[in-house]
Amino acid sequence: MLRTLALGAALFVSTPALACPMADAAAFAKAAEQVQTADGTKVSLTVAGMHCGDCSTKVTAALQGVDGVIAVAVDYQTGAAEIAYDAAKVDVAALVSAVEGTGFQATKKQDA
Ligand SMILES: [Cu+2]
Repeated sequence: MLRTLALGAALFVSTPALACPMADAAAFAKAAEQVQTADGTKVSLTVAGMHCGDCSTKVTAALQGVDGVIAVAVDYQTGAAEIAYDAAKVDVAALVSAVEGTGFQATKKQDA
């Protein structure tokens, strides 16, 4: 009985992230704007394999945990990760390995 309740609660908690892509896109647009207006060097990464808001939250948290990272925006739908960082403290390779530490593959997006 308790076990069933716990499982039900876990499903209830994890569902909104999967069911709400619109809110996620809006959050990304807002975060991407903060990256654009932030000081520092900007880089765009492509992150492969993200499929829901939990994935982008995980990648965002990993990048924000890197010393020298100023602002982060991650969109699981397009795989885009926009980052503003202090080039004196951190480089792109360190950002890529921070993402890969979460289990996703990251590559630097080629400049258009
Ligand atoms: Cu996910």
